[in-house]
Amino acid sequence: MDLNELSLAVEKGSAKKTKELVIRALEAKIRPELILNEGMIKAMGTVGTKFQNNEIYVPEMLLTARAMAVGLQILEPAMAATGAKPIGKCIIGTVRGDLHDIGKNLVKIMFKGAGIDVVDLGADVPDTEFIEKAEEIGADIVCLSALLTTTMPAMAEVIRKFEKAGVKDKYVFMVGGAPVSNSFAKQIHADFYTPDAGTAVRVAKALLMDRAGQAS
Ligand code: B1M
Repeated sequence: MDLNELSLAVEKGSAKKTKELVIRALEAKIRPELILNEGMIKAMGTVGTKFQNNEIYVPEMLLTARAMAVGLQILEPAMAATGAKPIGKCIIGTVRGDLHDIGKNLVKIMFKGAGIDVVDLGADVPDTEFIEKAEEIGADIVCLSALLTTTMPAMAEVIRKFEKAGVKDKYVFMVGGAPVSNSFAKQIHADFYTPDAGTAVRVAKALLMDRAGQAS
């Protein structure tokens, strides 16, 4: 099966075709990671470039996002956990003012797949909700996502609020999203910046295993 066909369906924002092609790709035993990267995420890059060049507008981007969400729903069970005992707890959300949630959802799916319990706060999350939920569930990791340069300061503000409340050291802070960088993460006192969901899950897993080792 040609994954370019899937990529085109996502790019065109056809949820029906996307669903059909993801099912077909899974039936053809193509690895979910390949379906995701080559068939779906690739399309988001193309759409982003077209938007930047004024070839398409927000309504088209919304259709693409919807097709992506439908495809992800089908893929999620194939990427889900093995049923092993959870190795840790995490909360995740896209920061205040930012509605982009596809990357955040991918991180969530991969964390779940690695046996990490995840509470998803959604997108456009008020700063204080991160503290409230982290304290409520006794999270190990707080993950923040931002896709807009204009919402990166909200990431800093969330961490500042944990510091002000005197609870920052209880959690590991991981940040990500296209405009975020390692130096920005350092600047805002986050513990880790990871460029993609695969790296994020590797880092989270390693540190949770490390903690478990130290505790025993
Ligand atoms: Co928007 N948008 N958008 N958009 N959008 C971008 C981000 C943009 C780069 C497009 C462009 O101009 N080329 C641009 C931002 C420019 C900037 O700030 N530098 C932009 C803009 C300008 C806007 C609006 C302002 C447009 C407008 O209204 N005029 C507006 C803002 C709305 C708001 O948020 N307040 C807007 C709106 C939208 C839609 C709602 C239409 C839609 C989002 C729908 C949704 O998410 N439900 C949308 C989309 C789809 C995009 C693009 C095309 C695709 C984003 C995406 O899903 N990428 C995007 C262009 C692009 O990215 N090329 C664009 C795929 C996704 C898998 O990647 O999210 O980067 P990403 O996640 C990766 C990593 O970054 C990382 O892992 C993920 C998987 O590997 N990661 C983490 C992400 N979060 C992490 C957290 C972690 C770790 C890793 O924690 C541990």
